[in-house]
Amino acid sequence: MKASVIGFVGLPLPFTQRPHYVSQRKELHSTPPARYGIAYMQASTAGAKQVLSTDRASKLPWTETIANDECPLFFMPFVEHQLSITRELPGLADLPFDEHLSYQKSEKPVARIESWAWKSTHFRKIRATYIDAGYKAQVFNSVWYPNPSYEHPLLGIDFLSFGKKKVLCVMDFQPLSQDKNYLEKYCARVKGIKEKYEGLSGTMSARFYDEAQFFSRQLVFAKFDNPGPIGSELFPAFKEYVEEYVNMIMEASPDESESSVSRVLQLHKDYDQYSAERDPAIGLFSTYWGKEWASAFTHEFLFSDSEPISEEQH
Ligand code: BLA
Repeated sequence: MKASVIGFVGLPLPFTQRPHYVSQRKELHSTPPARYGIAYMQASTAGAKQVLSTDRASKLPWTETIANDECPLFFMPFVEHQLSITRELPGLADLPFDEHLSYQKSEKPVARIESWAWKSTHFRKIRATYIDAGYKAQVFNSVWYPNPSYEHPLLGIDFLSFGKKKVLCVMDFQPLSQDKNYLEKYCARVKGIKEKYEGLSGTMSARFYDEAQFFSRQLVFAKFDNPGPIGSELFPAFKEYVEEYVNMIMEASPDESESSVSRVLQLHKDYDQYSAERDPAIGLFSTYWGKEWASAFTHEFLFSDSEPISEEQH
């Protein structure tokens, strides 16, 4: 029997649940002002075909791995849940990007990677990526960037499984400032959620990132030697974090002042640069799809406000 997503998590997917904010939300400013016309995605390669995430997302979920090892798609329920929330967002629209960045497959080793991106009235960019290389790698990675009239944290998600015994899960309301009041106001609110899930309160290493920049103390951080907790702990925690995050942004009062918007945009840019320079995934992308594609994917899709740094600066 082929492994099934639902069989693994053991829960019916929450398609029919309407997010709690839908009934609660206040009528907010309808469309973002024109000055948000920043580079949501890096300029596409001239003439490259652009794709729409909505079309491709309608073909989800993937139900079995592309590799020949029957590995369950551990994080596909997370993609589906996130999609069900995203689809309800007011003002949802595709963020078109180059086709070659949206999907790639490799034969040796067998792997595929697909990505999606949208914007909405409250979010300037919501991007998500799934990697399926069977047991070798299962990854769900996503970042939510609010419109720059909100100084709020970004929602960062990085869930990975390598081999049969290595699961790494990181999720955070990623703060744009380490100011005590900022952290208290925007990040501390998930403390109650995090405390419910004992297995998710590990500490990140200093191997790749600096925990004092763009991370908070409410970071969900977990390493497991088996996939069990993905369904029992991570999935419910993920649903609660996403709901809390979306509610926080939808209920916030935007600051449209030129000074605030440009300050926040600069911080998003700093986040993208910081992340692009530290992201350990670049090696993984290179292994499957080559160095050039890895660099384009990183700087044009994942962290599209980042600039590549030269080899010497590395
Ligand atoms: C670690 N993330 C990692 C590692 C890989 C990725 C390969 C190293 C795992 C290890 O060898 O221990 C993979 N990162 C990816 C992939 C993508 C990516 C596949 O961006 C893109 C598709 N990383 C993020 C985001 C957060 C994040 C948004 O991209 C924030 C929640 C966190 N990833 C994060 C942290 C670590 C990590 C903190 C280091 C874990 C440690 O301390 O060891």
